[in-house]
Amino acid sequence: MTRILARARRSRARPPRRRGERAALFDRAVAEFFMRLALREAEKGLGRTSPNPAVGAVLVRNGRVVARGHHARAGGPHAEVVALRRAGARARGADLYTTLEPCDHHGRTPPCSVAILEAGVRRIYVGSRDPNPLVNGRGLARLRRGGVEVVVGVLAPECDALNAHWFRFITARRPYVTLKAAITLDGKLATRTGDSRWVSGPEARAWVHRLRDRVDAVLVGAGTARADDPLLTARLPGGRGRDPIRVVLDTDLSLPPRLALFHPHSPAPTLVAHAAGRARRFGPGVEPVACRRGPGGVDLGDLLGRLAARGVTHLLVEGGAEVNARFLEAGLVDRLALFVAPRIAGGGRSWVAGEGVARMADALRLEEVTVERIGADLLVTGRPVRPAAARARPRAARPSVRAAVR
Ligand code: AOF
Ligand code: ZN
Repeated sequence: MTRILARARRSRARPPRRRGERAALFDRAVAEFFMRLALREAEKGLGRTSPNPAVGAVLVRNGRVVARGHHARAGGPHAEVVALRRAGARARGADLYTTLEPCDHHGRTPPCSVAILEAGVRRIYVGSRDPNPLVNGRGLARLRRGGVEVVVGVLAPECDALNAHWFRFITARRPYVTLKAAITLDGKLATRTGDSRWVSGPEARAWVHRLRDRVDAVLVGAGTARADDPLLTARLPGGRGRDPIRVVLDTDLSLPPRLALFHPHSPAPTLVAHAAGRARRFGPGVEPVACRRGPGGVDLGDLLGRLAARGVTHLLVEGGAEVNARFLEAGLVDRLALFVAPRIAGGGRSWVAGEGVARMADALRLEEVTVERIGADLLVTGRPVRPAAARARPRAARPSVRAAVR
């Protein structure tokens, strides 16, 4: 009771919000509400638009949604144009919400900025800026010049996160890399006999299939291909999944032809990344990719460049221990997704091979850590940071646990 009274007294002590301030808060809540709808539109394109980003757009007039649209595939109309076409004359005087800055270039389609001006849109709310050198502020500038009111940065963190992979791709010309592993509490991928079916539970495995459906490619090493003989397809309930390109690292082209990966039964091809210096013929749907040889096998930087050239914007690395170590050591992992199952294998193999560091101060750390419960397992995600890089940025020294374990 006393606590309630104290709170009431405190709130009385606070000056009441001015009218303008209240109106601004209201406008912001409204803008975020409609941007969330645009984000939901954009999500429909994830895994289907490469080498383009996933974009969603919503047109609103008098507080009502008049049309929605998303970018469905590269070469097809952009999200804004889809929404404008659906709205027709109702676009005049409307507000447009778009998760990404409208483009301003003649690519595979004409510039969205011009289409927006011609449709007579009154105001535009934008989530992320488009870092593509062809756009990069030009879309916003043309709209402002044309008399459209422009509000940038609505739900920017959410819009940026949706296309984190594409931002990496368009600025670094390499795919964003997510490394996923399922491990026991003692950090093992398998028991001492190599048995690994299953470490994590059905909910975690379903989560991985949903992730495969949204990435452009999935990669495994030769050891994993041999031991597990995986399919690496996206199997979602009702057969809704879209298969990623499968990539297998086979430096010396030594994998046996009987593997499931070489008989894909899938619309997406299997790529065999090698540095064998010779050719080998594969069946339909399987394609060798000759890469430079690096110290531990196929040069990963070279391979990522080749995948980017094929439009791979997001690559999922699914092990095993050698491949995990190589990607982590090369500093090529943008996001780690680690399922930790409540089991203890004893013995067995760690999920990161190699000798390891001597001093704990030299251990790889995670930043932007999140923890979530998926079924009986924990999902830990984060951005791996090498200690030297971490020392250069002392402000971000402590990982923040965004989602506590529920
Ligand atoms: C938008 N809305 O829905 C998308 C945008 O080759 P194009 O013509 O399809 O252009 C691709 C570029 O356009 C892409 O790299 C990105 O900068 C932007 N994508 N822009 O306004 C969209 N998909
Ligand atoms: Zn566009």
